[in-house]
Amino acid sequence: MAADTLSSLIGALTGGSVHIVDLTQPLSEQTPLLQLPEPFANTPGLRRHEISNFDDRGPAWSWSWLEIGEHVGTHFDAPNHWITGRDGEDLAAVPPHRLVGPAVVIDKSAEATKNPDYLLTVDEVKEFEAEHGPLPEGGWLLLRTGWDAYAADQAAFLNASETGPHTPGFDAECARWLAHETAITGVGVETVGTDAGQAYRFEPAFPMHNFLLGSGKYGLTQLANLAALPATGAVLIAAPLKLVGGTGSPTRVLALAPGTE
Ligand code: 23J
Ligand code: MN
Repeated sequence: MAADTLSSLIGALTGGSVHIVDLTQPLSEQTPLLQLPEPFANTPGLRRHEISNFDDRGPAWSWSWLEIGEHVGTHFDAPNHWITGRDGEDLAAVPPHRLVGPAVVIDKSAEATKNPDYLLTVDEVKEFEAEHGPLPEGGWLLLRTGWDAYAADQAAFLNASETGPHTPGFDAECARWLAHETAITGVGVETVGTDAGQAYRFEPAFPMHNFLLGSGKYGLTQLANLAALPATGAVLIAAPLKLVGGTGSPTRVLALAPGTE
């Protein structure tokens, strides 16, 4: 039975009725970085240090070592990233079955284009559920906002003014409800973090981090290509580093989605 399922999946991948969507932004020295307000410390981005480049240090090989924050680019937030989840899982403790699961996409790109401070509410998630069925148990809620279009431009991506960053997200009640009253594995967004730009002012501050990670759920950020996914029916695969004690890591995120065939 399982062998049949896998063999029909292989057939679907070969035949094009299922295709692989890369939900990952390119990672480089130009990848936009979160900017927390004073007095908080900020993360460094990617730096590459050459070990050898087909030269005296290694005539037939090129390689480098990396310097990078855990929370840079398309990345995974583990429960131990936040004080509410400090005794929860680190990256190495995340069970692999939780890294593969169904994904639903709530598309609020029109709303977020009109209002960069747009926040998803519980009522809007319930409207989505009325149309598409309940949020998937053991799966991901992905919020499409169109913010992936700005991911190559730090200023546009953070959209900061004197009043701080203005990027869309979830209101505090929605964060609490998703964490405590749904069976999802986690939430994925196109923005620099799972919390809205103004969420440092919310009560509690950074409610997505506070509630989601505090309840043992996960975050995925800076996703790409959500527009290529159906509202329901995709399968998401997230592959963060199995970093012992890690609170987050740059992650390759892929989806299996209906193809054109
Ligand atoms: C630390 C403090 C606040 C935030 C974040 C990190 C992130 O967005 C993150 O990457 O986890 S909002
Ligand atoms: Mn993070």
